[in-house]
Amino acid sequence: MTNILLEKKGLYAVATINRPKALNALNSEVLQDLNELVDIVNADEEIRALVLTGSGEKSFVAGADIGEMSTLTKAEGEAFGKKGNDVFRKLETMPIPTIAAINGFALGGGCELSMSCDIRICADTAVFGQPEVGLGITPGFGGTQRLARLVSPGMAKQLIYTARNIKADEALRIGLVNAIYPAEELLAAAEKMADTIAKNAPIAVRACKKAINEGLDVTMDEAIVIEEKLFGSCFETADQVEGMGAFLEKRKHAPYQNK
Ligand code: DAK
Repeated sequence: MTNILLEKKGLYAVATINRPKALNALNSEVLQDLNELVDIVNADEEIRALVLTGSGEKSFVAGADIGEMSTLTKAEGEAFGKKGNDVFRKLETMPIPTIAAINGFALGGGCELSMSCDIRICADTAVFGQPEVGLGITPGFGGTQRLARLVSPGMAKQLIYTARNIKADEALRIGLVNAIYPAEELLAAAEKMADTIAKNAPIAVRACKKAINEGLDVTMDEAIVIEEKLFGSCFETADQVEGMGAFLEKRKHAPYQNK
């Protein structure tokens, strides 16, 4: 990967989008790297949680690359949108939890990228927005869909139609992010959360992610069946036996083995 730095830190990893000359904007190459990142992390059984952030102090991701998009034909625009959507969906559905540590601008494709992660926390300097209609296009990497589901349809429509940027405190108020940290403390907070998640029973954590994601797409009757099956799948795992055994024996459980 030329534009993403990946660092393994014990049971979790930190991926940093690193294209500082364009405020980490997403061109085809970065999208390709994101695709490769998901493949690498999915293939590594030691990684139990992933933090995604942007390099530098100014920007998480300042959107899709406007230079690259500016000359696209209709067919090329659709293909570019599909490329981004495929990668973002792959990120959204990867088995382990993902945390977006939003360290600055999260505009357009940057806001959309953060919404493809499970959890969003941000720096007090972060700025969010879907500025696309100001550029003559629609949000094309899932923004119309994920923002409406995450905040509310009315609030998503307001943000998208007005193309207005919002600051961290407003993002918190509308539920776009879970928490705000002083910029210099953001990454440590994201890593602490990743480490906490990674120390819980990984099979159960992955089952929770699958249950929540898949359950949200179906009726409640279907969703509880998904939950029942995933609940059942945790039994007879070494980690379930150890976790419950430790409780009953009034001792701390041994490190979970992902088995
Ligand atoms: N693309 C390419 N380059 C960008 C960029 C971007 N999105 N954002 C910033 N840069 C570049 C700037 O051009 C500049 O490059 P140089 O001039 O130094 O070569 C460098 O990064 C530093 O930026 P600034 O000099 O502008 O820095 P400032 O601090 O003054 O301003 C800013 C920061 C983030 C407010 C400003 O750069 C800005 O407004 N950037 C654009 C933000 C934006 O509008 N983002 C949304 C892009 S639209 C679709 C698929 C996808 C999408 C839509 C449809 N389908 C196919 C249907 C997604 C669309 C988007 O994401």
